[in-house]
Amino acid sequence: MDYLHLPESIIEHAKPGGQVLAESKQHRSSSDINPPQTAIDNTCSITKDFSCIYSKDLLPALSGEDTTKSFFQELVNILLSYVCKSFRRSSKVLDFHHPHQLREGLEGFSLELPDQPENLEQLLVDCRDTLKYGVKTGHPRFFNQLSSGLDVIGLAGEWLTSTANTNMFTYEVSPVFILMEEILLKKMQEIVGWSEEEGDGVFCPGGTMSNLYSVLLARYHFFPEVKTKGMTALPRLILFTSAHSHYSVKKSAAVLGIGSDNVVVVKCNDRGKMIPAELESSIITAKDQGCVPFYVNATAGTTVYGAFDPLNAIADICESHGLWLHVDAAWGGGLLMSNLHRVKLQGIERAWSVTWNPHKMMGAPLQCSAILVKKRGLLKDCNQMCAEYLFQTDKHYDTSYDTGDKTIQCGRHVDVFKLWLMWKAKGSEGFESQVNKCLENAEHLFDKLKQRPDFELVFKSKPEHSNVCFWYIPPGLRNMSPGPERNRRLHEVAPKIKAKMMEQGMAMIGYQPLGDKVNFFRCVFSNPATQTEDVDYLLEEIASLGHDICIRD
Ligand code: ABU
Repeated sequence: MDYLHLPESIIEHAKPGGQVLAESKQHRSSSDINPPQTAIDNTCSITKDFSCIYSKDLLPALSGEDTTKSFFQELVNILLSYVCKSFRRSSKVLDFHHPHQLREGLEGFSLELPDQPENLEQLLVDCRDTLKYGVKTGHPRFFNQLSSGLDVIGLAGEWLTSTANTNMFTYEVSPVFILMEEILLKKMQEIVGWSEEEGDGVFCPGGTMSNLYSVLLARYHFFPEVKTKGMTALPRLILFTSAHSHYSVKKSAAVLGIGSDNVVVVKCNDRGKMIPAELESSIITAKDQGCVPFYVNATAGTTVYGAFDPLNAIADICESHGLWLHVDAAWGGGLLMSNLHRVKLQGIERAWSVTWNPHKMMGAPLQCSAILVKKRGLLKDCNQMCAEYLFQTDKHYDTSYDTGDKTIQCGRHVDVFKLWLMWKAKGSEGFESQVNKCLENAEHLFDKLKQRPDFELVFKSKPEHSNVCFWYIPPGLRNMSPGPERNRRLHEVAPKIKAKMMEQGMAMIGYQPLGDKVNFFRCVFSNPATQTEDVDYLLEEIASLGHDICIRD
């Protein structure tokens, strides 16, 4: 069952239960089988029949070592086949099925859980089918999400991480990973521009969690009594964020008991950047109403437009009103790696905290997100609960490396190794060229769109980040005058094209409405595998899918 070396048609049509796998063995002649390229013993994988082997036969079973090796060899073949296909333009980005179809079971792929153990052959087929019906986010034509790409070194790091299967809470169970986290955080703080004496942080599960930490820490900084007394001991707190910022700021206010109504949404200009004068007048209004402003979120790379708020102007306002400045650079943080583009984040060094997701622009596998905090010791003071069963103070090593009590979690996944390994493999310069390339792709798309009469840009200026926002205008709408009727029809275009695109499976791009703008496409580039030919393909694909769509009168 050497999937990597089997003809594609056999891999594609292999059925569960081993029938076709068995057939495929019959079809295979010795000339089909490439000689083993690695030290792994391929002979057992060729001769092994997994249909009568069960998980109980694997390690830690006595004499389970060889069977375990063979099983993993097969699994690696499936994974490698998937990795190679992910980069192949002739292969689909997705093989879409509706939820009810997947639930009903496709070609015998059953999601139901059995009472009796299934054999390893079935498990391997299930593994392959799980990938087959998923989405290849590493495909060069996947433009749907801010996180994309399949970094081979990052993937190796993730495999190693799962193999180590340990927990980031204490040095005693994660000595190497804890030090790697310290080194990565220090490097990222240096890049942000903080001094040697400043800086703390943790990796946590995603940008929303990083933003949640920022609000939690800001509140604790100004009102430490909240930790024991709760919100009843506090005045009515107000925080500020722009209309184009991520919804996680409101979510944080809701989760922390501040309330989403106490988040003031500050107006943006037509490019999606917060207007500093609007921020200042909102702060003054809140104070006049007897509320207590304490926190401002500025965004470096908004989710839809990719806009950068004017950080220095916002920092001036925060300083004059004594407010915590958080910069949500979940998406834009990657641009700090580029000497050409880091100017867009000028002023970030004045932030009290920063969210930065290497799983977005830097292409690290999900998840990899940091919250960086300027003031040392605050994370610990705010979150520490001193559980004696875990964070004993009389351990025989420096227990400041038991970083778990700085976090709001107990158990914490190791998110750092893959990034550390990628950094070793590319160097900072490698990340810089990766980021520059993504922004070049965005500029290429922007230039193409400007030239085409069948597309319209949402904003006319050159993109600051790799987000390019546009409408496809079907023939029937091209001569319509702007107004509610045209907008009503245009609103239907992007979802209809996307539905067709997903059914066909050759590319994937997102769409959304925003403010007074009806549904438009947002193309984002974070995948280093994407080339200008893929950008050109995307435009042709949208135009061909959209040319004949039916819009209701
Ligand atoms: N803020 C999470 C990323 C959203 C996106 O990929 O579109």
